[in-house]
Amino acid sequence: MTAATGCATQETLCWDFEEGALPAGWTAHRDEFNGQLLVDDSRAWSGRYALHAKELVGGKEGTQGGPKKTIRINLPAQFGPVLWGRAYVYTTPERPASHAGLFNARYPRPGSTARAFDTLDWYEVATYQQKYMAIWHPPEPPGFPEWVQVSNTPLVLNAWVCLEWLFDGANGSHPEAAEPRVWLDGVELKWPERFVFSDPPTTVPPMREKATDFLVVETGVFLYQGLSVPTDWWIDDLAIGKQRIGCGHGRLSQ
Ligand SMILES: [Ca+2]
Repeated sequence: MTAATGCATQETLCWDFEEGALPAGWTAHRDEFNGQLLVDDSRAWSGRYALHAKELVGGKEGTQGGPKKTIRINLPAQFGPVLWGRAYVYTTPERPASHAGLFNARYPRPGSTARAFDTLDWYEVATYQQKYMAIWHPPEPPGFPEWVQVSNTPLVLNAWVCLEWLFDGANGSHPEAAEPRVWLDGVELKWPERFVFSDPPTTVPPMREKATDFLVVETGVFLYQGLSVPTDWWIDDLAIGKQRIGCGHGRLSQ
């Protein structure tokens, strides 16, 4: 919670992980297959510590089910329908082919009083087939039919990247919530592959229901298919706000 996180405005929520342990408010969520999610000092973008998804492995590529290690936190009340995020992410040693979620944010369905995690619509930032991806989902399970956008930008290995995302669940006067947008080191990603995923398959896109308030966010790494190569991710200087946070602060605390 220092200036090094790039969090200038009070409304922005920031986590630099310099406590050396899971920050206040976060709770363990998913824990499937092998590996660990912890805060450690093995690699950091800023300071000494980062969130580390360590040696995740399990299942087989092409088969549903994979390692999932995540944490979640409830947002302040009346967060609003527009969520900007920013995180520095480091991935090694190989690019997973499987769907690897990194961050998601969830909100109640229009007119619904349900607040349980599995009743919420959600946006997601991930990688898939070794490229960056963003998705809008109905409640999980099953989380589909979902609107999938796959970029033509390969997942960056063995280097820190700054990922930013915009989940605009209001989308002005449009009848549906906006498609997710993602930036890599300040450059907005393009989505040459866009499709509906469902099981069984459908060609009918989901209605992206509009948001009133984002309620809860989840981070860590969650593979929806198997991962046969033990893989590490680090996430540092995670920030969430109602306005764009940006990447420009540099490694001020080193
Ligand atoms: Ca840090």
